[in-house]
Amino acid sequence: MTTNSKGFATRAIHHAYSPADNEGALTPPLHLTSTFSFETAEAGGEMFSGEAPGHFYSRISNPTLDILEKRIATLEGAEAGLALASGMGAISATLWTLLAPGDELIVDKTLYGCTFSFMRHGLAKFGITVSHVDMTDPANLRTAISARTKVVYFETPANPNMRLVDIAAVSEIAHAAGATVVVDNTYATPYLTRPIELGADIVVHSATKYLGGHGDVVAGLLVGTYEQVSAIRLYGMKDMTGAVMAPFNAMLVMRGLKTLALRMERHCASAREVALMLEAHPAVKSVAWPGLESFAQHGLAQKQMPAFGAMIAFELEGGFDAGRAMMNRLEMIQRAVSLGDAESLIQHPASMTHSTYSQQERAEHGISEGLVRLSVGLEDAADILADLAQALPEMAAARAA
Ligand code: 3LM
Repeated sequence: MTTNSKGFATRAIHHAYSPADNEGALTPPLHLTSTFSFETAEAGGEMFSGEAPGHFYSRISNPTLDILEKRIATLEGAEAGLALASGMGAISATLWTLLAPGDELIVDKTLYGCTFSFMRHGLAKFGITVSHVDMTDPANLRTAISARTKVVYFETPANPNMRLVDIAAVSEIAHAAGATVVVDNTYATPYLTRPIELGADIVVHSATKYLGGHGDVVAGLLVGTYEQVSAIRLYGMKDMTGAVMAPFNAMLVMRGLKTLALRMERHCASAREVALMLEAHPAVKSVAWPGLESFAQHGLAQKQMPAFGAMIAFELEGGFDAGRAMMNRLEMIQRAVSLGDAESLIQHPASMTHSTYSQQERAEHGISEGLVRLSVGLEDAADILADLAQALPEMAAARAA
């Protein structure tokens, strides 16, 4: 079923699949096949040359992945989608396709740790110049960009410190210089932000997070124009990385997508309660959540996001030691990396997700050593609040007395 005129949740559930075409099966069949047989040798040759459509090998395309690819494309408002083995697979396949030695890649100051590492220690090794620019002020990009700049890349909100980037403003500056804009939309999801509609060219995702939503799959997705996605499929994915998604993982991500709208509503509502509680707590030095009036870019958040997500970065008065002690006192909230799961997860970026930066690099890139990152889950908000309250220093001191 093509559902382009339907609402977000409807498309997440029904788009690009019809039970009537599949013996009535409500759930799309799982095509566990590595290869596909050709009716004739000539037909196979035509598929390989691109003259005829069709699947011929599952490192290139597969009917189960095809449905997921169409679903993420419609949810992001893009022409085409591609499913990959992981978020890092999506990011690396995209950048290997778009960049060549001698090109410049301009990226925001703050990035997920492995993305930073891939750029600094991977792309840079192959003759690509990686320049970090503080894109929270788009004017900085205008100053830095040049004819050598082929790609402008950023996350919004950024992992882990929640900095936002004005997608429309940055896209306009990048396009005027002829650069392609790639946005990592993992934190916001298409339910809260659709970068393509704001002018970006390609959107990448760690579908391991909110899109999968249940902590049971590592997966990546990307969207763009037919031409861009085809180039990434046939070069970045097929030849450069081989980072193809397994059909079973596509089923898990499609199952997650069916409840994305519902889950995001609950995630966002609970995160508001948690952010307000943390902000009011005497042991908490600072809280970054885009929905707070105290958030430095709250105005941009209101312009760009209908609700503010469920990732919160905060710091305790006692810095890292106090943060670690608090994390160790938690009883329900799980100490784990990753995010966007039903379970609330907490971690310490400087020693975990962002330990790929040196201490000096973290200082230069705005990642504080004491920062604690919380992914607010789908448990009852009262239970999340209670667990935090008993673990925060003041309460712990009172309990010990
Ligand atoms: C994490 N992040 O805990 P995969 N883009 C963003 C991400 O947050 C991530 C990726 C891409 C975390 C993973 S850290 C060892 C665990 C904004 C992943 C990469 O390849 O699917 O993990 O996505 O912040």
